[in-house]
Amino acid sequence: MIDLRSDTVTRPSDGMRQAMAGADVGDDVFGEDPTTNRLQEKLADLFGMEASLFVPSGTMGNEVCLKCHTRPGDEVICETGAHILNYESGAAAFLSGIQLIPVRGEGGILNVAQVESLIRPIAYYYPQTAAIAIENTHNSAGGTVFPIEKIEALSRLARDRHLKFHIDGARIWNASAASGVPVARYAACCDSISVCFSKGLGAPVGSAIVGSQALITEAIRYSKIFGGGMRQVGILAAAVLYALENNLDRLAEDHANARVLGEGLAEIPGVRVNLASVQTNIVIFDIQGTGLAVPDALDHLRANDLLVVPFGQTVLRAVTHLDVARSDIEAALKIFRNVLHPN
Ligand code: TLP
Repeated sequence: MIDLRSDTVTRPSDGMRQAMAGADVGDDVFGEDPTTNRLQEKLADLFGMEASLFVPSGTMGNEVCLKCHTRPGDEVICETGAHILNYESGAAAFLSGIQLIPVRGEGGILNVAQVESLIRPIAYYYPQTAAIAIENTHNSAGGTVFPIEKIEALSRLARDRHLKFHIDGARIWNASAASGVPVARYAACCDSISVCFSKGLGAPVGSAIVGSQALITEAIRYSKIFGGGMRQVGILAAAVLYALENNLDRLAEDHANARVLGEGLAEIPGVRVNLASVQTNIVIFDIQGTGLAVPDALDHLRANDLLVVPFGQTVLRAVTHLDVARSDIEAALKIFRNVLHPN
């Protein structure tokens, strides 16, 4: 089976499992897990921020940050396709009592003037704009990289208007690998960044929030309230330390594989791919012109041992990751050709 549903599907390698088995552990709710503490210090260093907190998931990382930055009734401006708006089960409203105000970006990239126009004037009857949130890379836009100059401009706007600035950096590693911009430069723009290890980096579980000491002190409290207090979690932190050591430098391979996949798909009659958006490890493609309905296409692909996910009425998504080699991509393209253009 070639599994291109997400980069979350990777399984820990033997080396990673050994690192996990040998991890020093303690009770992290008491702050006594040495491996988790080592990871948190390493992340703070890597991002050039004061502190970090290991959390179970990207969703929890985002939602704890939103909780820290807002009060019930506040608004947060984000992009129309943002993960926090579409794929976190309404958690921002559920957990923080806030409204997310979507604005359509181009390829997921927000325009500063547009964002500025949505900041509420101060009046008791208006909701208060509390924060701006961006996503880098932008998942539903096809893994696009948010250009650093535009992030810096949004960051200046946020500071000038006394708003918090959050980056959903679930795939910040891919953004950095593609752009050459160090993760610390992204972090320098924001008040909080959430990052994931269970996607491109291949760890089985885990995300982190990085920010100031004050933010992390508050985040520890909210993550406990949200049920994210973990005990001998060094077993997972060890997998992350292993991933940072071994799986970070190979992301360019995933990007090259996605490029080959995107270009191959674009050649299949009836398939449309916006190749300009294939900048990292995600390929989103429209199969309307093939005449095949998405559920049927998924069934036929599965019957041929290929998995992708539906990403809209006529749209599919494929994601490359460390468990798929170039030969798998070639094999996947053959299957796509057979299923999507059988004649
Ligand atoms: N994304 C998953 C699905 O939820 C869509 C995927 O397969 O891509 N931010 C971004 C940008 C994400 O893509 C994801 C996961 C998250 C946050 C949430 O991470 P988890 O799944 O760890 O809560």
